[in-house]
Amino acid sequence: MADTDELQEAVIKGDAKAAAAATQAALAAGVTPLSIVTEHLVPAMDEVGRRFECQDYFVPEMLLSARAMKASMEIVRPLLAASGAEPIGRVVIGTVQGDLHDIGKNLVASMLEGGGFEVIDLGVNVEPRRFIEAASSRNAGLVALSALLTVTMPAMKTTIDAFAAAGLREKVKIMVGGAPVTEQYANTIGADGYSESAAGAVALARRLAAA
Ligand code: B12
Repeated sequence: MADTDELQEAVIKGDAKAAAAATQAALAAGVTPLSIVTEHLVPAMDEVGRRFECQDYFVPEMLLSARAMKASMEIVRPLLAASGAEPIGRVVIGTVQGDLHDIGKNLVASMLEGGGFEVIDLGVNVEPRRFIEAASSRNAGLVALSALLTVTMPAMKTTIDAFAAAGLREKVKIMVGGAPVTEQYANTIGADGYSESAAGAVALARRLAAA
């Protein structure tokens, strides 16, 4: 559909104003909030990543694209949340220490909210101690860790180990994700679950909350 192609173009070009306008137009044309995210915003960021790899894009272009994606998400996020079911559980989410990527984490947070979870978002560059404090003080049964850099993936293990050291590992289920993370890596570090997508994260969180 023309409007949503415009949305992808706007995100790839890093034009936040055009991304917001194309998002409104797509919604008005009946495109669902979920397909705006999964079929247009995520592929647009994949293309940005491809251009970065080819050195067509550098960090400034990535930042502009990230800003354009956020402009669209600001419109879509409340709609995703509004489509949710009954509250199911409480999730503490954050991007692990050393890592500043938050687009995927924000998508997962929005989808979890839309899926009926209460979400406590700690932001980026989150130290293990902060995950533990938030999970304890808010009595959260689920913790969701995001990492986008191979060099920050080990911080997921550090965080899981810190929960164990604090005697809380049995009280929380820990799920992990982010582009470089795999099911195998999740198993290796002792996570309770992994999903490669935001939609899959909701199904996973539901399974873990029910377990
Ligand atoms: C945008 C971007 C940035 C932006 C981030 C802006 C922001 N606010 O997030 C900026 C410009 C700041 C940035 C900086 C850097 N970046 Co960068 N960045 C990207 C880029 C292009 C897109 C990432 C993204 O948002 N993808 C879209 C989202 C929707 O996908 P996602 O995060 O994977 O999330 C999905 C799933 O993984 C999953 N998911 C995510 N989290 C979780 C959590 C759970 C619990 C679950 C279940 C699922 C889940 O669900 C999401 C939705 O489906 C990627 C390339 C790429 N294609 O991944 C590079 C990339 C991640 N960056 C990279 C690099 C190298 C850097 C820098 C080191 C560059 C530099 N020289 O400074 C810095 C690091 C800064 C830091 N300390 O973190 C590399 C990493 C390479 C590696 N192997 O480690 C990549 C892969 C680019 C590349 N091909 O080289 N980056």
